[in-house]
Amino acid sequence: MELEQTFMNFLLHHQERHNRTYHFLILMDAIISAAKHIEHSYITGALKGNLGQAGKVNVQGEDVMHMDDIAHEIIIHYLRTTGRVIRAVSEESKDIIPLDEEGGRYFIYFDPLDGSSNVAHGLPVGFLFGIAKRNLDGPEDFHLRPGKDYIAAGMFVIPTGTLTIAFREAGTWRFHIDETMNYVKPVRITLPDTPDTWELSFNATNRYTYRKEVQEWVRQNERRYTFRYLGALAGDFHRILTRGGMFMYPAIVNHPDPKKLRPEGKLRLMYEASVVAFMCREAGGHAVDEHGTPILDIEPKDHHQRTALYVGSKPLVEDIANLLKGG
Ligand code: AFP
Repeated sequence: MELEQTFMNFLLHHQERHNRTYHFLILMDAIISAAKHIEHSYITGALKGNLGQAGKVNVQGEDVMHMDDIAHEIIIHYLRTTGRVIRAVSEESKDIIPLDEEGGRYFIYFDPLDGSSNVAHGLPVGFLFGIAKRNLDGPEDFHLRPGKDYIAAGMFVIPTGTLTIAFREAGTWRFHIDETMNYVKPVRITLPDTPDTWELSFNATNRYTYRKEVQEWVRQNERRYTFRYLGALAGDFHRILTRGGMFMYPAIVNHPDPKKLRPEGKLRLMYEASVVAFMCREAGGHAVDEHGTPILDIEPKDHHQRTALYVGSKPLVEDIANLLKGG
């Protein structure tokens, strides 16, 4: 019988090796509990056939709620129990959620259920999170942190049962859920150097809405690589981490319907782009926005700020970044 190391055991040793406190363990335990709970709701919702067209699930036979709201509530519940979170930023809440302003130690930014168009089909969605730490030495406790200030960032792919997490200057690691609902078997992820496995991932229906230089880059490069697109960042980025290549969601600047224009990009900086950019950096990759600026350097002005995103293998991202800077 082969038994594997659990995530919690891995993390305990990690904290010990780096002389860190146990506070982060308490936070991660809550995040893991929340993810398992979401996973369970997602699977049982699909089993009962009540995820439905609108992505709604019937909770305890009473309230009908969107799966996104259920996931949000589950996460906030578990975060609250830690007593370690100052404030939370969630895709599902317009306002910042104050949790433990006095005793808290961390800021957390999360998308509880990313890729909601997959819900009605029971296909993969993500729970993405980034974590920053209170400035224990200084006076400011500002929650709007750039990705380079995160101490960890990760994502669960649901209901597939994987957790990928990166720790600052300590690599990107992947775990799989086992039959006892433990995340186990740490595997360090490094983006492959050689282009043979590289993939490109973008919403192909949008390609003629990109600015001209990006359209031209796509035309010249698309045949060199395999194309894959799931429509849930966590799933698409999961593949890029293993296979290399690039996921991109460029700015939409040429749409006939003005309501569909997205000159700033579509994805959210704090709980989508910075999260995957952080994981990518720790796996040896890079990420930039529409101006070629590193995603991790962008200082957010608003907690729901949007950005364009190009993330993946360094040579590819640097190539397109040069072109973007020139534009
Ligand atoms: P939703 O959670 O609103 O469905 O958005 C998912 C997402 O933010 C990200 O996970 C995908 O990569 C991207 O949007 C997909 O967008 P398109 O449907 O425009 O391709």
